[in-house]
Amino acid sequence: MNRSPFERYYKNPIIKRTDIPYPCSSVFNAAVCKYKNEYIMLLRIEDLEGKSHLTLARSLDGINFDIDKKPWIEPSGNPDYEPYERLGVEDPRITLVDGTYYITYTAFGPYGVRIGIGKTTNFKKFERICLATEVDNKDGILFPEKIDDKYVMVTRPGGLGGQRNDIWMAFSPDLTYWGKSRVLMHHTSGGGWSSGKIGASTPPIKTKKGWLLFYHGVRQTGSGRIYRVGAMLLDLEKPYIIKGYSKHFILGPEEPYERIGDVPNVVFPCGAILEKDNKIKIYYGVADTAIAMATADMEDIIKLCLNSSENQPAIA
Ligand code: M1P
Repeated sequence: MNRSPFERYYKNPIIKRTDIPYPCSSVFNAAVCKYKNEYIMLLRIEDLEGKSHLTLARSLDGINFDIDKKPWIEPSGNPDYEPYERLGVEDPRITLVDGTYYITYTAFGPYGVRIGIGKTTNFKKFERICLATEVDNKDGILFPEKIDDKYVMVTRPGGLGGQRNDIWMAFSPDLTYWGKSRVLMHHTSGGGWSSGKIGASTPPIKTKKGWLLFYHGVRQTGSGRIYRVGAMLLDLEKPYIIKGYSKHFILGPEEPYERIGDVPNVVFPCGAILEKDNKIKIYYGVADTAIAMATADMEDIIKLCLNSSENQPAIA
């Protein structure tokens, strides 16, 4: 019996290392958005030294992507950023806010991980805005609208020394200064499947019932970690209120390409597109080795969120 509302694309994975037009170690965890009549994908590519950069790819159908021949965003040489990005830029997300595409990414350096924010209007010129947090913080994703005149971002602080982690939310008047931070969801909320840690996965999608946010949850097992995906629905006006969330994971490693790779048993979405027919395409890294795509009906996921739990407290 199918335990997931998602249907995997039959020719997954849609992008593999051998599709990249220059030598690299692996490709995974890609952001996706629509720009003009194209799907834009921002791939995390790990080079042969083990350092990640971000490369653009374009597609008319959301499946077949033309991948650029060179990186678009590399670790910065600017002294304000260089010490914090020296080991790579990772796990991008793209959010369209008021006509500008904001790119959040994990800046990885010798001090740890920080959330970087930059912007583009044309996917040619990329401009960094700031490193929005101190270490140790990642999985930063912006909401597509300001709420109460503030930018809203989900974050994932913590993690040093194998610490368990939760999803937080922060607010900013200008994308640079962030505050009023609060916990959105505790890692034990989802039950055993996410008991190791959780982090937001894809930019929130606005629906009539609330903001739909996919997140990843990690279970620590005797033979390593398993990364799976859950969904939560947030109040439209008070996004720090969880209206409901899937009590069980809704996508988990099952296929060989999700089970076997550099890091086994990982499904890690960074992009989701809501299509006109209310189907959601989710793009996810598999086993830190390739990129896959799956589709689900938005209403099915909303039902899973609202039927299994209502008005859950943010902290279990
Ligand atoms: O290897 C699995 C994932 O591990 C990290 O994610 P997190 O810090 O949320 O556990 C990241 O390196 C991610 O890119 C990777 O897919």
